[in-house]
Amino acid sequence: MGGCALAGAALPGVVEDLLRRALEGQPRALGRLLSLLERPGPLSARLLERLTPRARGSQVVGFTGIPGAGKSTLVSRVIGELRRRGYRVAVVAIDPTSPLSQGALMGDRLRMQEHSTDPGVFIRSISTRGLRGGLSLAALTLVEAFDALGYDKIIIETVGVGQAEVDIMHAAHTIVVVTMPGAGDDIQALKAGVMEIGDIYVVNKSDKPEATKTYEYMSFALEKGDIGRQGGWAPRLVRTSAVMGQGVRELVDAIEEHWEYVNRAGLRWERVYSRRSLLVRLTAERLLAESLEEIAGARRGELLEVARRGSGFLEEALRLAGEACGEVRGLLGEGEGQG
Ligand SMILES: Nc1nc2c(ncn2[C@@H]2O[C@H](COP(=O)(O)OP(=O)(O)OP(=O)(O)O)[C@@H](O)[C@H]2O)c(=O)[nH]1
Ligand SMILES: [Mg+2]
Repeated sequence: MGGCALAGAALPGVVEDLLRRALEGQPRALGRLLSLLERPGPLSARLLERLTPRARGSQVVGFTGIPGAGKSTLVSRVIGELRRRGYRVAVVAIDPTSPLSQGALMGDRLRMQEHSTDPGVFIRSISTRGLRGGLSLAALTLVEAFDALGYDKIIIETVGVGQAEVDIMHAAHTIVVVTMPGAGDDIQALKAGVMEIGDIYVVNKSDKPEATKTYEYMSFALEKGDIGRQGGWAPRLVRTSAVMGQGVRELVDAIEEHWEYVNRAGLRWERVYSRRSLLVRLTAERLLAESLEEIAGARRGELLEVARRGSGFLEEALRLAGEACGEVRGLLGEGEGQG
């Protein structure tokens, strides 16, 4: 982002125009605005600050769980039910980073396609960003934008394995963990990760005969307190069949009840602020990572020398880190100068 002012600068006229049209609800302008926001940098940060005064602290619902559990199919059903209840819905679908699930992005689009002509629904898919933390940053930025753009419910779909997913889940008001029958071993695996963060658990694919066993297992695990986010809310367990459209109303009821709880417990804005704090932290990491990459490139010779010698690792690392910090400080000064 070198050379660009980071603070205090006004938006270019074309962007100002785009922002105005997006706020009027023009879908094409909204799409282009989101593309600008997704690209980390000064422009995205400036734009975001124009949007935050409009934020309403809308409910952010994270859907996570094992690959193939039926999250996208279920989310599509949930969108339908939320629409029937009069809500405007935005979705951030995160493409799994695993090379095994290539094409998942297309899959998500297809599964939610039934809503593509509904002006009250906006679905945005994002995939892996080059630098670490990039995915979380893009997702959190989109959530912030949708909150300001008047969406009542914002859904994030992730696979729930990596750090990015955990970050994002911490930014949600309500976390729905989706599992499916015959996923016994996966439940064990998930326990270490997202299984303990759910407010609502879903056994999807209940049209399958093995579903009863999974439901009983989950119900037992919840009772024992093995899974579920701790606090003033007793985690719920819901049985659904996304393909048959069963249990969707109950799931949306649970999502609504949890929202009532969040408001009652005074957690609504607290979660918004913690998600924004994370956004700022990730932006800082991003700035440092970019500077570091640049500096490591420029010091390739010295790095190689240290590598050959097999010593002086820490000294070289400290030098790199110090120079990267210096660069970032330079950017800040530049921005302040623009006042
Ligand atoms: N029998 C049955 N199949 C389902 C149900 N829900 C989804 N499926 C099927 O399960 C497969 C995976 O569904 P997705 O909605 O893509 O699952 P996902 O969890 O979003 O998958 P990833 O995003 O790749 O992790 C598809 O073939 C769906 O048709 C259900 O309730 N019952
Ligand atoms: Mg999916």
